[in-house]
Amino acid sequence: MFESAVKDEAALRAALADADIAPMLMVLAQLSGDMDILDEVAPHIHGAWSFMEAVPEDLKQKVRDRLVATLQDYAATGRQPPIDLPADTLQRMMSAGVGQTVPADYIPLLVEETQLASEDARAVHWRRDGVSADGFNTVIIGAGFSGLCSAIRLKEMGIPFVILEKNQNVGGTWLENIYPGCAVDTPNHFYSYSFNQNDKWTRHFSRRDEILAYIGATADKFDLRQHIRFGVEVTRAAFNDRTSRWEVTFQSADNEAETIEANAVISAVGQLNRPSMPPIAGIDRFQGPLFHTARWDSSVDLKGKRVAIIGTGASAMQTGPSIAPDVAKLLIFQRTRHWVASNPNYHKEVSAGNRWAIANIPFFAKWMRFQLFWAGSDGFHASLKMDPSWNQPDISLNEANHKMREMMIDHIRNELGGDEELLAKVVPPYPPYGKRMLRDNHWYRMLKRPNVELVTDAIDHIAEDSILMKDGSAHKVDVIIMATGFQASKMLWPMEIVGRGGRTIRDAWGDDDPRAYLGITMPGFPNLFLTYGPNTNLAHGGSIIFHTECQVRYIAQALRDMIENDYATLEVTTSAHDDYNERLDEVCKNMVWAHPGVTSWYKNKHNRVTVTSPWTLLDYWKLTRTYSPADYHAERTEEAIAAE
Ligand code: N01
Repeated sequence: MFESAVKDEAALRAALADADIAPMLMVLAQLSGDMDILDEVAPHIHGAWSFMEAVPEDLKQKVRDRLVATLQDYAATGRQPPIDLPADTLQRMMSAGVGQTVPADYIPLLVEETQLASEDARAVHWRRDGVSADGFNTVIIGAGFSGLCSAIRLKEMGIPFVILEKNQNVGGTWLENIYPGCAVDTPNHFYSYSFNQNDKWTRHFSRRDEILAYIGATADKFDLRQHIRFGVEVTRAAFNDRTSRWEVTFQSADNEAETIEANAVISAVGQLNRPSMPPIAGIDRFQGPLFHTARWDSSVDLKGKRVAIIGTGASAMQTGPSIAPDVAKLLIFQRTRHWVASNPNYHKEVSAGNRWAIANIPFFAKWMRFQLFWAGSDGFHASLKMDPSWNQPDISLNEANHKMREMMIDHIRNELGGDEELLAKVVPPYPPYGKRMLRDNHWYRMLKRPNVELVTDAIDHIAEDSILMKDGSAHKVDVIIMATGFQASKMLWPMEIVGRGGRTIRDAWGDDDPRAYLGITMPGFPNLFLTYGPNTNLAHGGSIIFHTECQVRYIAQALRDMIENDYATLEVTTSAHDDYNERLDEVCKNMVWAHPGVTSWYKNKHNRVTVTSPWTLLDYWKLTRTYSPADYHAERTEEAIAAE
């Protein structure tokens, strides 16, 4: 385990000279038990991001020297490293590593997320020997991050499944989005499966191709492709009351409809996959290329063209600065303003020393994951609650939220070089975090380019070669890029999902009012499980893959209950579902997403927050950690009843 770290001392020392100090310190504390050095360094660490430390060089060198000696000692003696550290030791280490107190109730979650004590802490195991899942067929819809995660768990448990995937490859959103600059804005050493950590990320926030390659490599590693039918789009799934099975209908590439039966269905279709094309008058009259960011037309050469981007969300944030240098003119049509935060690591490559340490030093990657989890997890959650006594309720929620606002304005002002006129056009009038937070991809620098213009008037209509504004002005353009987002609230659409008694999901949810217990199960739809369902999007921090892993563990436990007990159906009770949603709505009401000054796709047309989770990561982890049979109504199979 320690050989590769110590076989070349010069390489080890070179890597340590360049690698981040906090994970290094934590490896040292874990392996040596030396808490004094931890206490010595801790006061110089002021936050979880790697750039938030000011550890003096001589102290860093002390850590490096001790770590070299410790690793060499482990390699020489063959000692086993301690992995079951007491909770109070872990808390002390973690708190030192991020420069703030990590509350005790986070420790089990963090041990699990980092895989510190086990290589797959979220795996679900049978409760007794000899259970066979043969004949229990499961359909997973979608081969993106959630679908593959579901498949991996089911495969481990020996539960038969097939994945139906409309595309010709795995990857979901990361396959479909190919717009220039497409990248993740959650750090990759955390935005990746906990059970399949990648020691090769080249960037802290990787580009689309690298993420897609990781997803593909995961599918290969777990040998999942043989279970996937590519190029088939599920159009309908109907629960048969008589057989207690789902009949899943899909359209194959040659347009043939086929139906297969399943005991259970797991939807892993995501929330952000059906582009939203706004009904702007005249949109069909435009004579040039017009396409959505998620349906990027690579055949269109933007060089030297007058290009319009409609929308200023996360997709525009990445597309705009990526194409601005090439086009003759870039016109950005901003309807409402978005908050944008900067992160010094956003454009950085992972340094050679960090990459070496991640690949060769045991536990380094785990502690780095911990650090990143902490950096972007629940830290801001409390500050996203409206304080009824706050005296500036239109623009912020409370003191912490207001500070955040001021910090971001400082950043924007700085980037705009003091251009107060432009500043006034881009600073949102509502509190930070109200809409999805964006990471600055040199957006403001782009706005300062001579060939870029920010248009803030309202669009009236589109004509053959131009976009016409309500104030009567017109902008001639060659190409229009719709960065207008997705139909997030219309979940599961356009699939027709038919539950008990022929009641459809649209009967239950209407067009845009989805609800589910824990975002996973709905009464009237037995044996149907959702990943990334209602109110599971993350808007305060975290990684959606963490949420997926929580959901998939829960679903795997529910399937285990069905199989071990010969249940034909498992259906969440109406009371569990309704109580949960009442609680959820109550919490949402006071969170920033429901702020009256905010319009966003987090809410439906009745102003109800349908997409975003109001819980902390810790809350949701606790809620989903253990599936509770008491929340479900189960019916046994006829065979099981007959055998009694
Ligand atoms: O879409 P959006 P997105 N006229 O809905 C505007 C994920 N993602 O594709 O705010 C004029 O956020 C609309 O204006 P307004 C991520 O979860 C992640 O950018 O509604 N404008 C808004 O500005 C993200 O949140 C990454 O007033 C119109 C924009 O279009 C989600 O996908 C990268 C309009 C839509 O913004 C969606 O992001 C990309 C109209 N009629 C995406 N209609 C990562 O970094 C809409 N707009 C991981």
